[in-house]
Parts: sequence; structure tokens; C-alpha cells
Amino acid sequence: MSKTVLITGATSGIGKAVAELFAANNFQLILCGRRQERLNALKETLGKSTQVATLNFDVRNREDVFKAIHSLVGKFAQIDVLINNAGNAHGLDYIDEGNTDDWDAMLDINVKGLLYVSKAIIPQMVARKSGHIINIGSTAGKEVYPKGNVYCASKHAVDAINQGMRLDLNEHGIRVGAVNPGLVETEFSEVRFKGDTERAEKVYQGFQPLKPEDVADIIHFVVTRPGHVNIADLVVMSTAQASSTIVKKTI
Ligand code: NDP
Ligand code: 8X3
Repeated sequence: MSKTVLITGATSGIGKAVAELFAANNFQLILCGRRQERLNALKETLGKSTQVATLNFDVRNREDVFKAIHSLVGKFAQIDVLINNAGNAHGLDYIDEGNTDDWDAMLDINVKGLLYVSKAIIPQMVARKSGHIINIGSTAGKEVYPKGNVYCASKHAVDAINQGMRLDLNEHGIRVGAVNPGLVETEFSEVRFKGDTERAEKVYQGFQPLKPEDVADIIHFVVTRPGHVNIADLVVMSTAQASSTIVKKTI
């Protein structure tokens, strides 16, 4: 039987590209997000290639996370691969000017949400002594850039959680690793700038950023290594990007 992969944040960007690639490679999919119409559309399209279940929940809501994941039955009850991808930046402000609602959103979604989803799934992996968890971090979890403060803190937390999971789940034979991308052109900046598409587009102008499909390709590589191989931590940037603040632009 093919492996079952649960992807959070599957309705857009990196998560959606992963869903599409994994569907084409016959993985069974559990796709999660809050936008039901997008989940329906994905189920309709990808359902032509593989078995797809969808779950609608906000990762911030602990009760809903557990209820949704525990509602899975039959062939979807066993989750072989968890891709902790849901997350976003909210705002880009100096620390003294930051919006506390943005801070709550980033810490609640990127950190606590990732923990809730993991907590709902890890016990079944421990019981089976197998499983694979991929945490989507960021270059923002490896360095801090001006005005990145709390988003960077949330992704540094993902980096620490990734390491902690690997240590604590070692004895259970569970693979744990992170994929940390640099700039990827998705809805990320649109969310960060609260729907200001003009400002969001500028982030990716004048250079070739990563495409979500590039990251999906890497995640597929990570997941398809032989069982004794665990890619523990991987950083990927566009060729034009050297660090969070150094990007070779033509304009
Ligand atoms: P997108 O905005 O395109 O996608 C974000 C996804 O997360 C959506 O599917 C969204 O679904 C989901 N999501 C957001 N908030 C919640 C929530 N509260 N509950 C459940 N799902 C939620 O951005 P990306 O694809 O770029 O981001 C995916 C991950 O990659 C994030 O963790 C991000 O930090 C990380 N990343 C992104 C980079 C980039 O440059 N784009 C670079 C490095 C890392 P819905 O709204 O339907 O709930
Ligand atoms: C997303 C990349 O540089 O916008 O994590 O923080 S960045």
C-alpha cells in the first residue's frame, strides 16, 4: 500500500505544490487548511490520481486539531508522513512598532499549531515504531533580519522543535527533518502585507525566486530516501539569494 501523507497548509503555495507532486506519485493524501472551497477543488482534481481526504481546521484551535485528526478512519487513519507546513508571516515591522495581534498569530500558528498537529499524530507513529515528520522551517529560522523579529523567532522555534523531535523520537525509529527555504513566490507576502498585492509582488521582482514546485521536489526527495536515511536539516535558497538580506536583483 502506498504511504499516507498529511500536509498542513495544503491550500496554497508550498503545501499545494507538495500535494500535487505527491498525488502524481501515488501517495494517499490528507490535505488540511481553512479554505474549504480550495480543499474541495484539490480533492476534485487530485482525487483523479490518488485517494484524497480533506480536513478543515485552524491549527490554532487545539480542540479542533485533535477532533479533525482523530476523525480519520479506514485507510486514512494511519499517517506515515506528516508535513508540518501551515504557517505565515504577519507584518514586517520594527520591534517597537509591531502589532501584538500579528505576534500572537505567528506564535500561535507557526509554533503552537505545529505542536498541536504533531501531538495529535506522533503517538500513532510511536506505537508503530515508524513514521516521518518534515517540519517546514525557513532561512528566517537560521538567521534574523531587520523587522523579521517575531516571524524569525517563530521559525527559530521550529528549528529547535525539529531538533527536539529528532532527539526524543530517535528511540522509536521515527525520521524527523526540516526543510528551510529562502524566498519562495507564494501567497506568503500577500498574507504578510495583509492583502497589499502590489507590495507583495515587489518582494519577488528583479530576481528568480524559488517556486513552490522547487521546494515540493526537495520534500519529495527527502520522503523517498530509503528508510535508513534521514535528511535532518536542509536549507535551500534561490541562486540569487545569499542570505535573508542579500539578494542579487537586476532592478
Ligand atoms: P502560503 O500563504 O501560500 O500558504 C500558507 C498555508 O498555510 C495555506 O495553505 C494556509 O491555508 C495555511 N495556514 C495559514 N494559517 C493557518 C491556520 N491558522 N490554520 C491552518 N492553516 C493555516 O505560504 P507558503 O506556502 O509560502 O508557506 C508555507 C510554509 O512555508 C510556512 O510555514 C512558511 O512560513 C514557510 N516558508 C515560506 C517561505 C516563502 O518565502 N514563501 C520561505 C520559507 C518558509 P488556509 O489559509 O486555507 O488555512
Ligand atoms: C520566508 C522567507 O525571508 O521572507 O520564511 O522570511 S523570508
